[in-house]
Amino acid sequence: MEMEKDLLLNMYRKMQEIRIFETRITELFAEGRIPGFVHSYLGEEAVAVGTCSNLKTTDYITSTHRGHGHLIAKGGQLNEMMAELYGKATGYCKGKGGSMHIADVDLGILGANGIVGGGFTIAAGAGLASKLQKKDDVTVCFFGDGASNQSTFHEGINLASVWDLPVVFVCENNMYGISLSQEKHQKIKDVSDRAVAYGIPGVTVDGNDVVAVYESIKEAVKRARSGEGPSLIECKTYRHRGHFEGDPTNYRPDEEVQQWKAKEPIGRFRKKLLEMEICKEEALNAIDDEVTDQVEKAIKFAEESPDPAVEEAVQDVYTDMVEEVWS
Ligand SMILES: Cc1ncc(C[n+]2csc(CCOP(=O)(O)OP(=O)(O)O)c2C)c(N)n1
Ligand SMILES: [Mg+2]
Repeated sequence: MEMEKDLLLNMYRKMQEIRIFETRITELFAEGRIPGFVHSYLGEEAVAVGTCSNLKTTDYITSTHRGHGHLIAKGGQLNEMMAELYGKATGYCKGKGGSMHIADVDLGILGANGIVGGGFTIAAGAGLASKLQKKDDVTVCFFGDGASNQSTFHEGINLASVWDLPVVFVCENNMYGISLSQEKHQKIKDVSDRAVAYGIPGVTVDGNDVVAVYESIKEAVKRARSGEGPSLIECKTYRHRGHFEGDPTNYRPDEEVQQWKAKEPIGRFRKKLLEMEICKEEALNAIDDEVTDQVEKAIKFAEESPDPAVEEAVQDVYTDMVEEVWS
């Protein structure tokens, strides 16, 4: 592992930010303090962090319904994210979007998305914009194994490939689309096999190994930035929680869940950092404490923030009928 110490420790910190943020979200949701729907990213942290550690602020990402990890990895602020999940006026979408609509264009976050497969064509569009503007920005499109069966998968990747657009398509294959296992929703084992149909590189990596993800995305980003076109990287991973918070999750065998939990990304990476003598255990514990504190502050920020004003309901809405509806 010939990577710089700072980069490695930053990847550890980012994964813990996601882990601790998401763990608290599951608790707060169960307590009824967070409204709406929540799809937890717990267990998949290495994919977002290994990927986004290759990106600069002006690069773009498109996210999914399971987006908190992507947003944090791309630089999303915990206070604004937490406030949005609480539906508060200080949130990223002024409390009107919630978990599945968080965006921050200044950070290149083109949005979480409740539409499965909604990101492919947005990513191709962002890639086309960068190419036409002669910018060297890259767009990463995160999507799930289930989304790889949507028609937009074909449309987005085909256009990106035929026009050599600077896009990296990152499949988070967590082996399930809701309760349907991958073997029941597609005949192939590796989603990356589908890259052949578009004449682009297709690679499968261990999505619970943050360094492996980082290295393979690095190649794909380099290729995209230098004008050679898109790649399809499949990261095999597993979600620790149900599809959504509240899902009884009675469709996954216990042994399968246990096997994957034994391979979870943060414990593995922590062990590796210590074995390689990158740092002492105290340094990692200090990061854990700092992140815990940061998350608790975000919760306090959200809880103390005001609800959106009633008039806000008709602001930022694309219709000229607002006055009529409002009166
Ligand atoms: C167009 C569309 N069809 C169906 C749904 C309902 N739905 C929400 S999540 C999901 C499964 C997505 O599976 P996958 O892409 O593997 O993502 P994961 O939840 O595993 O991260 C479905 C079918 C939706 N939100 N949008
Ligand atoms: Mg899935």
